[in-house]
Amino acid sequence: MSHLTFNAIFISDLHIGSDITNYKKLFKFIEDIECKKLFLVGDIIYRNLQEPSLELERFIKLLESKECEVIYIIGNHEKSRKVPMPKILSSVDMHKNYIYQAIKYKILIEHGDSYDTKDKVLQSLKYIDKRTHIKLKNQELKKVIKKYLSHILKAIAKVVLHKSFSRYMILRAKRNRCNTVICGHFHKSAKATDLNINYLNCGDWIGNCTYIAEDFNGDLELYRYY
Ligand SMILES: [Mn+2]
Repeated sequence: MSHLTFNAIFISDLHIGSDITNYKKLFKFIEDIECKKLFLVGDIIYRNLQEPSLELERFIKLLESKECEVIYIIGNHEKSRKVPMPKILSSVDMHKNYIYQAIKYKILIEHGDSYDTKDKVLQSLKYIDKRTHIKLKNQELKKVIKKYLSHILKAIAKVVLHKSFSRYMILRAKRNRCNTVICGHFHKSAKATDLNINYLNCGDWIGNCTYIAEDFNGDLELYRYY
């Protein structure tokens, strides 16, 4: 029996087809796991992925070798493709979102792109920029300061936005009469409770290599794969 045996496993943001995915860890992880249900929580394939793709073929083969039900939820990378969907996925059922009655929780599973992060980041950066006046004669120095300031502001915006993103997802769970929401999209794994709703974010398989799992007691936990 695998040491990674669970009732259900949730992963998102694999971006298969991009050159930044950690394929080595991802494939090893899929080999290692045993579960009844595997939820693919969106952005599984990279927007520009074209066939034939060895990585996608390998991934699908690995999934087929598992005795688990695979539930595929689409993300913005599945939605905004300029090239056709890979044929290898043509028989896969895709869901916009999914409500999973788990052992202990009623879970809304959605990628999270209905909250448009990029627009919100740009909006808040423009807002901050408008209110940042630097009175300096030295143009070079002004440039350097502006550059660093913008890095700091982006980092702050990310933290603030993640808070509003998680709140947005929590409200979506509430609206759907769920007590838990599992999503991705933000590439930042998280586990929190707010307004009596559990918020869990899968993270990604680029820098984080994280996943969420439901054990046989029905408890949900966030893990990093080493
Ligand atoms: Mn996304």
